[in-house]
Amino acid sequence: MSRISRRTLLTAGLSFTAGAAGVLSARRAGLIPPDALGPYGAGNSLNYAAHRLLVRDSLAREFGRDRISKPFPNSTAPKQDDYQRHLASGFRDWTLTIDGLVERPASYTLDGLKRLPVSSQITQLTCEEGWSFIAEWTGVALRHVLQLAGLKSSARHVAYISLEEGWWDSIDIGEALHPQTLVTYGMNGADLPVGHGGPLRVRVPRQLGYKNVKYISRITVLDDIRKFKNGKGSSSPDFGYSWFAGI
Ligand SMILES: Nc1nc2c(c(=O)[nH]1)N[C@H]1C(S)=C(S)[C@@H](COP(=O)(O)O)O[C@H]1N2
Ligand SMILES: [Mo]
Repeated sequence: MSRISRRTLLTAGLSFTAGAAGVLSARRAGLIPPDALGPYGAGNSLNYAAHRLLVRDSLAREFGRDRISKPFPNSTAPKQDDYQRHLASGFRDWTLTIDGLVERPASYTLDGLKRLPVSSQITQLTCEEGWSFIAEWTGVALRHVLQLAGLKSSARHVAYISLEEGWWDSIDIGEALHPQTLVTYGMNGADLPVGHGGPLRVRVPRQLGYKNVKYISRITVLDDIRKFKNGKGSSSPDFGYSWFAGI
């Protein structure tokens, strides 16, 4: 750890105990998670700040093709009517909307997304419940989609919303611009299976499974995530999981 980062960490640590002024300066530095006020707020905040200060640019481990997990029976697709209609038509009319604090809001079909530069990675998806699997994920880097849309300077968080009722999440701009954060439409050389989020899922390999939301239809860029939906940056904190799930 460099002397600077040690000092920054110390300062951030002190900020948490220094009351409102300290919290404000830590928030300006992007060190306070949106669920900082929850029952586990202090722990969540320290964990997030430490990750952000120490491992901001680290890469998730990538594996060789020989380490790809054997397919296993997985969760089924959403039963809701609108999803089933998309499924029946081969996702022909599925769109991904990019809106919020961008210069050029956009809407992509799957074919449109597939025309963008392709990114692939063989990484592990790790569930908070203790199981994991390794797969090859293929898609377009989220940062590429955001660059095409043109982030406004006030952008702080990127939220992604599933067509599946109740599922949405968000990441900070650093995580959104990280080269391994993908909008994926492929897995192990084929279309993304419906059980794994087909046709579209966000892949955040530096965070736990639940941040990798399936059946994505909208991405929105925000300046204050606390003003969006439940104010906690994700549907997960309502079920006891922290907004930041770095591994
Ligand atoms: N839309 C949606 N996304 C989701 C979930 C879900 O139930 N619905 N489960 C999450 C959890 S808890 C995990 S661990 C992973 C599981 O990924 P898999 O279904 O590809 O195994 O997806 C995450 N994304
Ligand atoms: Mo999970």
